[in-house]
This record gives sequence, structure tokens and C-alpha cells, in this order.
Amino acid sequence: MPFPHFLWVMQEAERAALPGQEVPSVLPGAWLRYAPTFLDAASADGLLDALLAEIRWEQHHVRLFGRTVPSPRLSCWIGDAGSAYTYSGVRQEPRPWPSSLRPMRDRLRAACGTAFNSALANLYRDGGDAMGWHSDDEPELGAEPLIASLSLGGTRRFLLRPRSGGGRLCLALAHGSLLLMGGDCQQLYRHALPRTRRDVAPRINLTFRRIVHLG
Ligand SMILES: O=C(O)CCC(=O)C(=O)O
Ligand SMILES: [Mn+2]
Repeated sequence: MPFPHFLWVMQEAERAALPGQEVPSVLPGAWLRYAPTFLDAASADGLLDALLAEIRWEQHHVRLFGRTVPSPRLSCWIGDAGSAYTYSGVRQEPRPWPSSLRPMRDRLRAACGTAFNSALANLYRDGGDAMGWHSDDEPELGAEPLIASLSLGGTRRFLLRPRSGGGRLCLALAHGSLLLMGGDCQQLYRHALPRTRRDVAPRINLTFRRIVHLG
């Protein structure tokens, strides 16, 4: 088991409940690991404050029904030199790694055995900020990319659903938590962070990625 300190939130938990039986898995072809307290509360608080101040938060735009509109959140594409990324038709040149983020990047590289060279930082200012259904399946990431998603701040619901249709899965991503998405998660499933009417604290999410086709 490559990540022993993670909860197995999907099929492994189901299999354990019914030993020896073939149980249809919730996310066939993909795997998820969720570590609710990857960071303790004090470390998570410190990193949240540092990143709120240190990241150059920008308004990105997305293509929606043929129109270019402001995305409902602030963002920053961060990475090693050369790790440009194109999504929603817009090429993003990377900003350098903020000093407060480098130890976390190095820790995740070691923990996951993946040389993450970039991260998309998103700032959800309140419950009106969100992310629509999508996959992290840009060609730059190659096949079966491992995505490491660190959440800081207000707890928000994260949804996954098969591209082919069917039920959705909901996870509450907590302050200081880490979610790993692997296997064919990006090819077979879409994910989203819906709006909420709840009064929710600002949230930062960082998805660490490895661009394999540097452009
Ligand atoms: O905010 C989240 O938890 C998800 C963000 C996401 O899916 C992305 O940045 O691609
Ligand atoms: Mn995503």
C-alpha cells in the first residue's frame, strides 16, 4: 500500500466490510485517498495566512458556451520554469513557487514519489465562488496523472461523477486535508466544487501536478 497513512475512502473500505466478495466499486478505474488531517490545525492556519498574503491572486477567465467569462474564484498558476499550462483555451505562464509553499511541495514530492513541478492555486472568497464540472485531463499531464489536492480554510463539498453518467460521490474537504486522485480518475470522472448558501470561510485549494510535456 503506497500511502499507508491515508484513509481508503472508496472501494477498499467496501471490500473490507465484505471480505472475499466482489463488491462493485464506487469509482471503478480510479482511486482516491483522503487524509483529513494531513496538516495539523496550527500548520494549516499558518500556511493559509502565508499563502493569502504571498500568492499573487489573479482573475482568470474560462470559456463557457462560446463566451469568455471571469471564473468565479481567484487563481494563480505556479510552477518551475517551463511548466506553462493551457486550460480553457488560455495559456498560463507559471509564477515562481512562493517561499511558504516550497516545503509543502517538497513534502508532497517525497510522500507521493512524484516530481510535482506545478500547482494551480484557487482562492474561493466565499460560498459564491466555485468550480464547475471538469477533469484535470490536459494533455500536458500525460496519462493517469496523480493529482494532489491540498485544502486550507472553510470546508467545502467536492463532488465526483462518472463521465458516462450515474451517481455522484461527495467529500467534505477539510482545513489541512489532502486528497489524492489517481488511476483513470481524470479520464473517467469529472469533479466540481459547487456554490453554497452557507456562510463559509475563505478557502484555498492547491492542486499539485506534474507536467510531463513541457512547452
Ligand atoms: O477546489 C477544489 O477542491 C478543486 C479544484 C480543482 O478541481 C482544480 O483546481 O482543478
Ligand atoms: Mn480539477
